[in-house]
Amino acid sequence: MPREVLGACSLDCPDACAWVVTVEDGEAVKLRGNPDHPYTRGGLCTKVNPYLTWSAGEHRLLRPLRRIGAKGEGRFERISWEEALTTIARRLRDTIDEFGGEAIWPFAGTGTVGHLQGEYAGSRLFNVLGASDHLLNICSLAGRLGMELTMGSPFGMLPTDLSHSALILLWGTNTLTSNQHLWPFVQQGRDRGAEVIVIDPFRTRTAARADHHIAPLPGTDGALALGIVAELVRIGAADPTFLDAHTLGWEQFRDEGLAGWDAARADDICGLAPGTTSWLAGRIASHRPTGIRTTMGVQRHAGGGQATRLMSLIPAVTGDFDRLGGGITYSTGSLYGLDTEARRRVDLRPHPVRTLAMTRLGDALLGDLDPPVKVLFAWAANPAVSNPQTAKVRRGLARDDLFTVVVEHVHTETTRFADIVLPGTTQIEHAELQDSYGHHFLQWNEPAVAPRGEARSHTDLFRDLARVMGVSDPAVLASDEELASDLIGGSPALEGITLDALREQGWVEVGLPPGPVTRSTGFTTPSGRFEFTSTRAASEGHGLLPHWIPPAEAIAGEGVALISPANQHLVNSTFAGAPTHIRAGEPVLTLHPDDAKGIADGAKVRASNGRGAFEATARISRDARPGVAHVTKGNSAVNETVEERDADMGQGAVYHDNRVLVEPV
Ligand SMILES: Nc1nc2c(c(=O)[nH]1)N[C@H]1C(S)=C(S)[C@@H](COP(=O)(O)OP(=O)(O)OC[C@H]3O[C@@H](n4cnc5c(=O)[nH]c(N)nc54)[C@H](O)[C@@H]3O)O[C@H]1N2
Ligand SMILES: Nc1nc2c(c(=O)[nH]1)N[C@H]1C(S)=C(S)[C@@H](COP(=O)(O)OP(=O)(O)OC[C@H]3O[C@@H](n4cnc5c(=O)[nH]c(N)nc54)[C@H](O)[C@@H]3O)O[C@H]1N2
Ligand SMILES: [Mo]
Repeated sequence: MPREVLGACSLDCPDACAWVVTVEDGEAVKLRGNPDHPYTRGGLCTKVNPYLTWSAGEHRLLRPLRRIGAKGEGRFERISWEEALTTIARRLRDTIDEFGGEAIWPFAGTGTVGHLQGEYAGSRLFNVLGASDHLLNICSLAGRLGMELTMGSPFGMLPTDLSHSALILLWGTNTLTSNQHLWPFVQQGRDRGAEVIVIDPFRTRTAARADHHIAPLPGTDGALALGIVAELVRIGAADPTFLDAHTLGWEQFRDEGLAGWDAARADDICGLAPGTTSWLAGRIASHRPTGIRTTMGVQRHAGGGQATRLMSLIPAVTGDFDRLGGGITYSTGSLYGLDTEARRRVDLRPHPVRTLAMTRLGDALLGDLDPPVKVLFAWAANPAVSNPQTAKVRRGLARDDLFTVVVEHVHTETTRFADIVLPGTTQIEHAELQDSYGHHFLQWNEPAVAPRGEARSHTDLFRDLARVMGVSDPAVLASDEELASDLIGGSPALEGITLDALREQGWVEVGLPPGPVTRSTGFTTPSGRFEFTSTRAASEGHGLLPHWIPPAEAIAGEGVALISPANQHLVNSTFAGAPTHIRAGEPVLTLHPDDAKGIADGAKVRASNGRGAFEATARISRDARPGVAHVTKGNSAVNETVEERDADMGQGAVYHDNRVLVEPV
């Protein structure tokens, strides 16, 4: 008899889709979206529809491997789990004895982002060992921190409430590609008369479906926000009642922060036709409420944190934060209140430890850290492709004295450098507790089938490694269910919800009073108000007032700016090159006709800068704006050219703040 098992996708998308796996004779035979789920509503996506074939594929790693060739060569031999674990355990112990625990770097990627198998899978064991702390800043941290300064969290409104907006701004987000289950809510808003404006340097699939597309230069969103706010004030669209009741520091910001800003200056900086910013401000003033959806595109820049901080000012000035369908939203992650501290157990550390930033892997491996990094233990990460400045990363990974373990589903550019490769389970083979940064449903993923081959879940693997190392602390050996209960237990938003109930239904809705942010979470800043002035920001070096920080490379210099956002058919480098995912295609670099300079459509080109180069096929199209080229991440080697450099907040990565020369090959 076929059996239906409820689960959830754990890839790093805002959608975190609920799914149903049909199992027959111990085999997963069908995968579909869970039709009962209020957000996913029965649909998955082009990336995950073939997940069962991917999971069953020939290319899966099914046994532990030991390197026999040189680093980077990719030659391995099979070994047993016992041998793999004893080898790793010995190396960890020797490293701790000689260099101390901080010479170990537990390097979690975003290949799977649930709370059991993801970032914190190894936390308890590595904390007991006194390993360095891992800062997972590669993706979204700068933007989150920016909004925390004004709103207290990056929440600001429920994305699904865009169905109640009169004007929908999709700002630095490619909804139809990286957040597709939100689109029906945008459509619903439209059906009720809402207008949709996309703000994106590139004419994406989403921009093509909008009522209007505004294409600013990358990294100028903060300037655009300042121009909009200045214009809103000029035309009398600021809402004194809201500003008085719910905000802090408005007058100081208006008098000092807006000094010198107007719509024309924003047009000029953003590379927009004169009149664009005042037109947009006019739309916002006349369409109440305006709902702004933004995600990570705007914050992969030198000033990424200030960008979201500035964008969040708009609904505070108009008072739209107080209207259903008004506000700005970046992430819903804060709504769950999951007790990640109880999951991580930092208190298990024998001594304080340093923090190593994921985005600066090359620098850390090649620099003169004390102690040096001697063991890199990576899971669900492909830094040799997805990190910035990959040539540098590879040089670091090639260090002979570095011991590297990689837990993977398939061979990647990164496994080539591993000393030991371990086979990880796929999402249909392990348990997971899954939240989302795009909706507010908590999900349980029940294992549907037994692990293939000798694959092990991350939680099993770290428990097994602990036993081999003689670590017997019950916290480290806790079961998946205990870990999940620790996460759920302390959350007020999940009060009364048991793991059993969650398992039964597959998902639960987070308890949240309905309505705009002022009536649901409120602003969770120190003052409890929306903070135009932030003493916390001042003390952390981000200025009392929000301000624009220009991009380091995107608006001036030789060649063209290059942005490298999401590919429709991959999630970062996950699935890249797999026979199931060939629709991702070969890398295509799109250039505006003004930038083609003799390069023909379809020609092979080389994009390069002082850091490196990659090849792609040129596409000459007005989908690109003048001065800004576009290629997708995941299926290209674009990160040869991106610099290992920090954004203003959280050391965020600066993928879209890049510049290259494009030449025919
Ligand atoms: N299909 C697919 N879906 C994905 C992913 C994937 O690789 N493929 N990745 C997942 C992950 S890990 C994440 S973090 C999210 C990322 O998804 P998004 O948050 O959407 O981030 P990006 O794809 O980097 O950029 C979004 C849009 O911002 C635009 N953009 C770039 N720079 C700027 C700028 O300075 N200003 C403005 N206004 N726009 C700019 C880009 O052209 C792009 O269309 O998506 C997730 N979903
Ligand atoms: N140029 C450019 N580069 C970017 C970005 C960009 O916008 N532009 N975006 C950045 C962003 S947002 C992110 S989040 C990072 C992502 O960078 P990474 O975190 O390195 O993510 P991936 O490149 O997807 O690599 C994840 C690996 O995990 C493996 N994997 C998938 N599921 C599992 C699992 O369940 N268990 C195990 N053990 N392995 C698994 C996959 O096979 C894959 O090789 O990339 C960044 N890179
Ligand atoms: Mo990401």
